[in-house]
Amino acid sequence: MIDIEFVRSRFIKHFDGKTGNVYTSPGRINLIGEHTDYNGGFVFPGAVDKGITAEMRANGTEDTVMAYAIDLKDRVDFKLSDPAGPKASWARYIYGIAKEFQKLGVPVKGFNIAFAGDVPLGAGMSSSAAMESCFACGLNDIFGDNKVSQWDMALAGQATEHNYCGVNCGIMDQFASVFGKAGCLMRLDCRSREFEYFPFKPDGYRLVLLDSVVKHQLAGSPYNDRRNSCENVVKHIAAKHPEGQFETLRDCTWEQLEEVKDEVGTEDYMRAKFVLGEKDRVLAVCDALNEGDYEKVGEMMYKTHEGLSKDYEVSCEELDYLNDIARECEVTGSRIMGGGFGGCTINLVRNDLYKNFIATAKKKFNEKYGHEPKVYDVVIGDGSRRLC
Ligand code: GAF
Repeated sequence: MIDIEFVRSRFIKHFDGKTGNVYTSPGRINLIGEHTDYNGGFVFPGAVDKGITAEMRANGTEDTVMAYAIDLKDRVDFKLSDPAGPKASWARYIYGIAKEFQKLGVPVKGFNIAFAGDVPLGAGMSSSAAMESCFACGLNDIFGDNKVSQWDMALAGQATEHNYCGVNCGIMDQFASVFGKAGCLMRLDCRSREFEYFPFKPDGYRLVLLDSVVKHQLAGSPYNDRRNSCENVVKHIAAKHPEGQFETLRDCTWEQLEEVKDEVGTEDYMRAKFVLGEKDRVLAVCDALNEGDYEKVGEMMYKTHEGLSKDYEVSCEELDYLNDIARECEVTGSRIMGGGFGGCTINLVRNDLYKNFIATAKKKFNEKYGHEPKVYDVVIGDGSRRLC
């Protein structure tokens, strides 16, 4: 986690010398359940020990925000009443959360904020959700009397993506960042929003991320197209079954998908096929975890990778290569993590194979792409909170 004193020193330097309160929120991993959140399915994320840390303080103005992104050395001032909001993409997360909080009735006024992060950007570990929930946590404390619920904080983060950043995302990332708990994964039913904490300490195995360093960016990417494809399939199924209730692919069966195969076209069919399979895999993984059957968990992870690569088409050459190396090294499970289009693979590796896997992956990847993948050992940490 980022050192509080580091953030504080910048906050003092860039504003009026006064200190504020410090908040932090993590990025996330996801064991399984990819692109299921906006399809009303299940996800299996956990918060990580890396995230965003911000110092914040009301500045006494009606609606002027003074913001400093420490890592980028970039300062942006803007007014909350400006309907266009700031141009800098990082500042739009601050603007978006503040606007969404105002919609919730929180009397957000002007404030100063400086923030830094150690969650890698564009690695698919949800640095944007970490920002949103960190800023939400701060605004809730400073202007909201901490009355905004955890769910409303997560939903404000998601609405920020939709309304100010152009990403029509699901709720997984913001949920994981707000609700995370050290040592636990969380199984969330994205339709009912019920969730349960799953202590995750796989005896004899560890989780490691390999970052391809291919920058994953969801804004303006085909991420929204994937969602549209899924929604299109649901529309067709609903039209065929006026007696039923079809909100998302969660409500659809394999048989119903086959019925609309010809009318929705190959591409949308493949997208929905992946989602229905993934829905089943998350439940299989839950059973396997309950039985301590990590080999089964791993098998599902490989299947997910295949589906994400071939049917959902959100992989890239580098991620497929990392997956191949994992198989060669007899890694238990490996797959793309997060939205895709770059970023990391998540790998479930037996302790005795770990060293060889990492060394082989570094060597082979470097030979092919001229640089090593970055390696992040996963430590499952706590969610959004005030530090001081
Ligand atoms: C991104 C999105 F933000 C999430 O909502 C989720 O859809 C994920 O991609 C894929 O599972 O992280």
